[in-house]
Amino acid sequence: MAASSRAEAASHSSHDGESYDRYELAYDVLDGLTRPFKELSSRFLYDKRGAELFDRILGLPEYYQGRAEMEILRQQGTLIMSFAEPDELVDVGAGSGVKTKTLLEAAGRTSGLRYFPVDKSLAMLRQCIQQMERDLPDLAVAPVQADFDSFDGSVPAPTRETKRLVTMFGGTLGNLLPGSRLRFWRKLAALAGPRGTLLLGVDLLNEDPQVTEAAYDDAAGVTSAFNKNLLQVINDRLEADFDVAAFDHLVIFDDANGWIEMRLRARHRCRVQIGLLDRSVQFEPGEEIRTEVSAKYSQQDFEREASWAGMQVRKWLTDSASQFALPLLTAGR
Ligand code: AVI
Repeated sequence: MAASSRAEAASHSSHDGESYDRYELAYDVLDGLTRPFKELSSRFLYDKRGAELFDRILGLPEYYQGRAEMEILRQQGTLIMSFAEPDELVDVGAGSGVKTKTLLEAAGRTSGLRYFPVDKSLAMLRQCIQQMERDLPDLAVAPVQADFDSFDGSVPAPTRETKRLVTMFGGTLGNLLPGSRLRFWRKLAALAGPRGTLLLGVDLLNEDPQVTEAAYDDAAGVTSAFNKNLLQVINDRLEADFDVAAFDHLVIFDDANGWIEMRLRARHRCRVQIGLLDRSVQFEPGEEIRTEVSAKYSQQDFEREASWAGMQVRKWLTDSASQFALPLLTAGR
């Protein structure tokens, strides 16, 4: 559906960019805070302030992912486009489209290509359209307003003939827990279609876990502010009274699961009132809430997961420091 005709749909949310309403937030918060080990979904990290803080994270010296991915796109753009030979490009979680623009500029190819940027934020889609009109005027742009994991029905299904390249940059796949991840993989595979190619951003397991930990616990404290902002989102939207300063940002590398976790830890015992739910939640001193997982892959683990979703890695492209990968996949096991 075109961005302009989705404007109404966006009115469900109080902020552009949020694809949920406060009742959904309320019940998800209740789900998470009544578990024996408390948890909040990382999708609620991105209100307006959260999105601004995430933008700052992308520029931090410790957070290498975005820069590494851009390096691959610049170096391997031609190879990617000649491998996929797409007539359609679906960009899941497109943002401003800067990564796709880098890919297309590196490959020097836009004519005859139909570009579907998919993003939950109308403002981002507008920015993306403007940028493409200015810098890549030959590109036919058909924006789709949808969250990265709920594009079903919004993007036309591929036909048997369609040669489609589906991209998802930024390593967002790793923010899903394994069960949801596999279901999401299958959605991506269906979106690509039988003749399509997937290009996925993958953050790699680092020999030195401190490099990964530093990326989520930067010296300037931006990631800490990003994490704590989640409590502010709950205060603002659900009439809650979290004392944000009473929680510490915590980062833990879970070796067995191959992911990094962000958590928030209560400094002391407290009871938080959630007005909209008419409920309160007790925190013991030192009690933690898990707020995000971010999986870090070896090539072998990634290939195995892909095969469970019926996809096969055909090319494994990495940056020069081997910190990040952009594998090209097609159907097959
Ligand atoms: C969006 N996502 C891929 C980021 C990540 O690295 O998992 C979110 C993030 N969390 C803390 N810093 C960045």
